[in-house]
Amino acid sequence: MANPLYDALFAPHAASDAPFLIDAEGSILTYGAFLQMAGRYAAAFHRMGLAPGDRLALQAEKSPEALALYAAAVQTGVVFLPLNTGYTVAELEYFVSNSGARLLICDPAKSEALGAVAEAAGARLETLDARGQGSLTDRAATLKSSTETAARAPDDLAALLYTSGTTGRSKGAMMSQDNLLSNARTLTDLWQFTAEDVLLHALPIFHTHGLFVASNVTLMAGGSMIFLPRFDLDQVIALLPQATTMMGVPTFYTRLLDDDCFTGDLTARMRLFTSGSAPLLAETHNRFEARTGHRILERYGMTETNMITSNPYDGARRAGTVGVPLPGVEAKITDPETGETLPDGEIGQIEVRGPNVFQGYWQMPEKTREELREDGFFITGDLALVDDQGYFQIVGRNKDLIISGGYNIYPKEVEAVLDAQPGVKESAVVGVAHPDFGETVVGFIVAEGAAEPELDAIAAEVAEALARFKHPRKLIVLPELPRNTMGKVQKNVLREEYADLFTGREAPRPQSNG
Ligand code: MLC
Ligand code: AMP
Repeated sequence: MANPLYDALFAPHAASDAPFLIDAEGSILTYGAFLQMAGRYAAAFHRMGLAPGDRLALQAEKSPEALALYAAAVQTGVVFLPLNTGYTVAELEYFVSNSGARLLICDPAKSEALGAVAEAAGARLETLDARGQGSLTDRAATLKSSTETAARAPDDLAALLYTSGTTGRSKGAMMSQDNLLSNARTLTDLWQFTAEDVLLHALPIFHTHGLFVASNVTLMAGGSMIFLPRFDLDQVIALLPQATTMMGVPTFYTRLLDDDCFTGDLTARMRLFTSGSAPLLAETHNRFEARTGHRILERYGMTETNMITSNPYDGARRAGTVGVPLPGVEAKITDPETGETLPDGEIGQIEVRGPNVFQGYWQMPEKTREELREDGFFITGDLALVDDQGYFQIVGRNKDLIISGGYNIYPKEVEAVLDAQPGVKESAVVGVAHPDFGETVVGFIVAEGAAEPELDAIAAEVAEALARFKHPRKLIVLPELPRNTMGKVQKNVLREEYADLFTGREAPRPQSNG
């Protein structure tokens, strides 16, 4: 039966013995073997009674099996909901209950803690570890690989990806089959991916970048991936000579450049490096070219929209710009107050429309209306201008968001945890420049009374509530927060005053408290 995403990405490779995933030791998993595995998971989903449209929440380390679960979800029409491996039990509880997940798959080490969460949400709990083993794989091993595909329409949901909100809780971005498919087609074409490509894949697969941009493009082209569990600098340097392409966040590139073992010779076979998810400094771009001769291709996207703009493959890849709108995607700069389109050269917010733009936020029609206009334009919250050559230059954000190493942190969520601690009257959380992560989280606290707040105890509570990447790398006690005449906290003042906290010549080691 027709299932556009499965038919384009997976079905063509069912009988292929071409390499798909290559591990760090060089072991190859062929396309055929990968899809047999996915078919066994699909059979397990059928046995469990999962139906098209049901949600599958997965928090597991990166492995071929975890990627095969994505394929199995597409095959069966089950909506795939991947979750950051850093999320705490407290964070997961919300995602599972809000999504109404019918199946929760987690690492065996977390199954005890998540048992109650699954039960309360009415979800079935299965396990999958970093080696791809666990109760689900055991169950699937006894089953015949399914070749059945669920009928799906282009607008049917394929995935639900949670993004933090500037106010309140995270929102589930509903991605349809065509949202993913249209973007995969466009990028494969634009970046000239072919079956000859070997992509060095060191990104996590619970976000748009590693899951959709990297994996879908490879699948669409029939290429292969050197599939690493995470970004390990030595491993990446060792394996680069075998790759033709790599997709990374800016931290990948700054870490490579900071290592003298990373030489241009290693990149002789490479034809393309791309960067996204956070701003790539022009300085990094230039240093990378000086070292390797390659100009990094920077592109820009968002969970809700997949990729929006890209520098050209052939043509000028300009440092400090994110290129031009993708074919079939409209992007414009508007006045944040009036929504009117601004002339080139003026700074405003980026709005985007096209087949890549999501279907709305899961069960949050009001939030959807706030950000997705009736005419189909989505308000990104990124501030930019279009320069005299039609390239988009991102200059800031119209949203209170910190991006650390490509992960998003909404200050409000961290402030809520800090504010709830004993001895804390109020707090403000801002992002300051960080040499490794681009930006990092700093928390400012005002004490309730005369007593100094217990920063270690506060850091421990933060660790219980929030994923590690959201933790303030430093907590600073202030007598009061800077405010304007309207009483609004001036975060820009804090950002400016503490701008050099981590970038000074004597940069302090990141630490969790003051
Ligand atoms: C890990 N840590 C982080 C962190 N990643 N802290 C802040 N920010 C991050 N991004 C924590 C670790 O838990 C660890 O804590 C400590 O920081 C140092 O860890 P590390 O070993 O240096 O980190 P590492 O594991 O190497 O990870 C860094 C990284 C990784 C940059 C390689 O974060 C990464 O792969 N980022 C990619 C994110 C991504 O794919 N984003 C795409 C979003 S999609 P401790 O306590 O153990 O010291 C999107 C749309 C688009 O944005 O346009 O693409
Ligand atoms: P996410 O919600 O995790 O998908 O993050 C999307 C956000 O990442 C965007 O709204 C931008 O702020 C940021 N982003 C993605 N790519 C780039 C880029 N190339 N340059 C600057 N910011 C980027």
